[in-house]
Amino acid sequence: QKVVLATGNAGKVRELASLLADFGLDVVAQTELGVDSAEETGLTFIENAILKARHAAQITGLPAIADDSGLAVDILGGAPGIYSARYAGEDASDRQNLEKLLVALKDVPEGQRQARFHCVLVYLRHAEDPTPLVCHGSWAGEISFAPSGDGGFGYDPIFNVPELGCSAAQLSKEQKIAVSHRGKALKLLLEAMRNA
Ligand code: ITT
Repeated sequence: QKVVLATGNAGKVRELASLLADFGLDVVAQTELGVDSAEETGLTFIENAILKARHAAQITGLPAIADDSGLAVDILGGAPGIYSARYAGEDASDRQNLEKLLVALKDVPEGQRQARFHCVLVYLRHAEDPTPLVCHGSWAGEISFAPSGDGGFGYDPIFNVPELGCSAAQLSKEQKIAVSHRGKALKLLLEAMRNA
């Protein structure tokens, strides 16, 4: 079964593509098919994930899987949340977003730096699928005072995982997906696809 992975984020492709392939899907990244980024006008991870999958399904005529994700920081009332990729501006780099978050939290002491990653994965059989499969996973951690590690992507270098005593960027791809928001959402999605 050929499926388009509706993301332009290479970090997400790296974490998802091989596991979707192991499940038996013939996964093609949207960039390989010339699909541009959809406009993310939703107010929830769920809405934006559906918008992205629908956009890719519409253009390619293929079933689509999309990932909308982000980091919610407790003391910032859940920001940057759905705006995580654009926190430091429309075309901000991962590094700029992460630096902005460190500045926003510079006076926040240890113990008050709790945050949670969220990931919503959706599967649309076709662009007008009225019953998309929608799965959510989250991952609790704390924002550190400085980056460490060079794995992963996005906010991983400043996301400390208390149980593991390291940052998300210090985990291998396999270690991260075993415990992450994306890994949890993916497990649920594959279960739902198996039962669908
Ligand atoms: P697509 O929309 O093309 O998939 P994007 O990067 O714009 O790519 P999102 O709108 O879902 O994706 O934004 C997610 C942002 O949240 C992402 O850019 C990261 O900064 C952050 N993020 C999500 N998952 C993460 C993870 O596992 N580790 C670190 N940061 C993550």
